Amino acid sequence: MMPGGAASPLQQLIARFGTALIVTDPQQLAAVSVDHRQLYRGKALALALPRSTAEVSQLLAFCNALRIGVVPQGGNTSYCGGTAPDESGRQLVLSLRRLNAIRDLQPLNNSMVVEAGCILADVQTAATAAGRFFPLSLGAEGSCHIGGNLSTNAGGVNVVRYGMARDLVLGLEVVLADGRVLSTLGALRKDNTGYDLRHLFIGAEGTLGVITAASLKLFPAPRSIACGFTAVPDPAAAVGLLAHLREHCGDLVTSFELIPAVAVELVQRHLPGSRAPLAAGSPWYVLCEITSAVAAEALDERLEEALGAALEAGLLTDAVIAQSERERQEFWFLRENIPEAQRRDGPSLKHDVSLPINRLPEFIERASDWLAREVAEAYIVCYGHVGDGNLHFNLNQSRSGATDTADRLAGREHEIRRALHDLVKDMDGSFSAEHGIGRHKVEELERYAPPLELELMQAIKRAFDPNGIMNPGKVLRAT
Ligand code: FAD
Ligand code: 2HG
Ligand code: ZN
Repeated sequence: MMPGGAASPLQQLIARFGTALIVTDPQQLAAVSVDHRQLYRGKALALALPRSTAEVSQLLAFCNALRIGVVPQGGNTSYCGGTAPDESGRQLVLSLRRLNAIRDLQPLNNSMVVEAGCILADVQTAATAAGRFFPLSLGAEGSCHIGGNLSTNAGGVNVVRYGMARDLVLGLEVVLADGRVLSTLGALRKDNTGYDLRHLFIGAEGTLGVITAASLKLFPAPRSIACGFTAVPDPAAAVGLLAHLREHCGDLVTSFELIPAVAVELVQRHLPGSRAPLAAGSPWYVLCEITSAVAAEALDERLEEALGAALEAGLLTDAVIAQSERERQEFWFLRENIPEAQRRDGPSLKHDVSLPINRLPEFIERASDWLAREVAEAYIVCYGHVGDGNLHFNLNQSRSGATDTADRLAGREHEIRRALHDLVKDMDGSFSAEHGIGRHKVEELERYAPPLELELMQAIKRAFDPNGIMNPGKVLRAT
């Protein structure tokens, strides 16, 4: 009871929804009160585990009336602290994990309707089982949810060919802050009937409503794949190789990932069983893949020809094409495990930036020069989706043996971030390419977003969530 005998918000929640829906077990609350990178450790009022859109709707209507902040949570794999409740103990974490049904799949319409709590890998598997392809693919696909992917507008490794999460959506079902359900779950490819509201919720990181289901686009399954691992002398050659590959293979180019030697070493050091595909060392590598829906298309020959011409043009120094699915998986294992290897190597700072593709080499050079001059306590692990102009310009704590290096690096996070993001801004880039804003980059958004954009975002927030209950303090500062 609250002072004066009134029931507390938690007591009222339990009285209304019961303990099957409202969990208060301290261990479970601790697990959902911290984000994946452990940047923020909050204190949840409780954990809500709704089983249906109707229950999400009732929960939000109730929380809105009581002004209880709601923090939606999918797989909790995102990088900017968007999933952690604040430290007040007054915010409810709402997990979508029980909304995990595949409601419909229509091969002839190339579409499927899935609930928000479906794990991304399960969505891919269901599409494959129906002879179709859902292209969103990222290292966390075994645990992230499609609702989380849409709420962060995730990118991943197939963006070159298929676009970001946003580009894969035909419609959404969303519960608004006041509990009303907005459904645009149709499966239409053409529908020009006024403002396209679904796009407001995609990338909104749970600040405008809770996505409960989505209608997704499917594609023909790739039946021929060629995967190459190439050594390139520098990032400029990688960018040249991308243009060259697109000239030779056109839209078949599906993935194009830049990997530095230091990342290959990290994965080999921390993940036993990984193998470097090329014997001789190189400062940089590119993992590229071309795919086609046509079975038995001679893609290996096509890629070999393209890479041969690139070798002659000086764009690469060595290359190997995967000779089996196992070998292809080995190439990808190296790439997908860079974040995990970085994590095992110690504390790191992450910068998820994008630039016009032609300016990537200049950015890498200028940023690296600045760091070499100014930041002795870190080494650079710069890799990523060069095909999309997106670099993960990350720093790991140097292995100097000094015990205070980690603290010193963390202590300089703000200064380093400022220098790198100012440079990105100077070069017409973005300080958040695919990971979003969460709580971690609110200040960056305030600094770099044009004032009019920020003003319009605040107006949209007020229109959809006048009481400010939806993921307060994420993306925009809580008012
Ligand atoms: P969560 O972390 O649970 O939530 C993300 C945000 O969305 C939070 O603000 C949350 O409040 C909100 N939210 C979650 N579900 C809903 C919902 N149903 N309705 C409304 N709001 C909701 N990201 C990329 O873009 N590309 C990559 O290549 C990539 N690779 C990764 C590799 C690894 C190893 C890891 C650990 C992460 C990677 N990520 C990548 C980041 C992360 O996986 C993505 O951001 C992913 O989309 C998050 O999904 P999630 O279900 O874990 O969302
Ligand atoms: C990836 O591309 C992810 O592997 C994670 O987006 C990037 O850890 C990172 O910085
Ligand atoms: Zn990425």
